[in-house]
Amino acid sequence: MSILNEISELVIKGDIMGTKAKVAEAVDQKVDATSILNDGLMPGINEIGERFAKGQIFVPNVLLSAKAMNTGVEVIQPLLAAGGDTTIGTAVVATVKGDLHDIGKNLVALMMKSVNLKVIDLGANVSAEKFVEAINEYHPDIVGLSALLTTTMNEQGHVIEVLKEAGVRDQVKVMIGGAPVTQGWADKIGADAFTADAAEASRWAKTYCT
Ligand code: B1M
Repeated sequence: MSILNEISELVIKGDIMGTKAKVAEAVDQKVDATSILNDGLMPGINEIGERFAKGQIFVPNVLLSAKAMNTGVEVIQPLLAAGGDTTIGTAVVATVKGDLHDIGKNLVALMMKSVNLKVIDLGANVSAEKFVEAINEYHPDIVGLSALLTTTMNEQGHVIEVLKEAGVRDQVKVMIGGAPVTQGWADKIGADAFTADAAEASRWAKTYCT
């Protein structure tokens, strides 16, 4: 079994320390960090999603695998985020209220840092009012809203409405993303951009800020 397959298996097992050690071993072997992410960690968490959808595993299993994934990402974070010294802009990112999924949002933050954006990560389960406060405090160029549930996608639209009511909508570009989110949804709620993954999010942000 290749080391990338071993990483996937460890994420599937929810083996937090094992994942951390195996990712470190892959880094020592000079396996490319992007490959560790896309071909090792991601297939593991995606498999967990499929097993969960089929009712083969339950939330505690998913939580352990999510922790394993996050721990693996932490190991490769310095390699993925190795940008230069000049900040090209600022982004505020968070997962919207009612939604605890933060792995994708963390990757978006990481990849944005890698193209030299200053990233203010507000975390998960973040209310619309917190976004308004963050805009007033940090004056970002971009506000990124992540949602992983079909129910919390609606909150992305609500955040945009609250930004309008607070008079700050025109100060920022709003980017949305997350597994159930589409360009059609972005158009419907009046977001400025939909991006499908963290790499695309960072490319869009870089193009906009430079
Ligand atoms: Co949950 N969960 N979960 N979960 N979970 C999903 C999303 C689900 C699809 C699983 C399934 O049924 N197959 C399903 C949603 C169904 C739906 O709404 N249609 C689901 C469910 C139902 C639930 C609960 C309701 C389960 C329950 O309690 N009965 C519950 C809800 C809790 C809540 O949020 N209120 C729940 C809980 C959890 C855990 C807490 C156990 C855990 C999250 C832990 C954590 O994040 N710290 C969890 C996990 C891990 C998942 C799956 C398995 C994996 C999600 C993930 O991290 N993927 C997921 C199944 C799946 O997606 N395959 C599932 C990897 C990540 C890198 O991908 O987040 O899509 P993703 O991010 C991508 C892109 O979407 C994009 O970039 C990333 C890749 O580069 N992207 C953006 C994301 N945000 C972006 C923002 C952008 C741009 C791009 O711009 C700002």
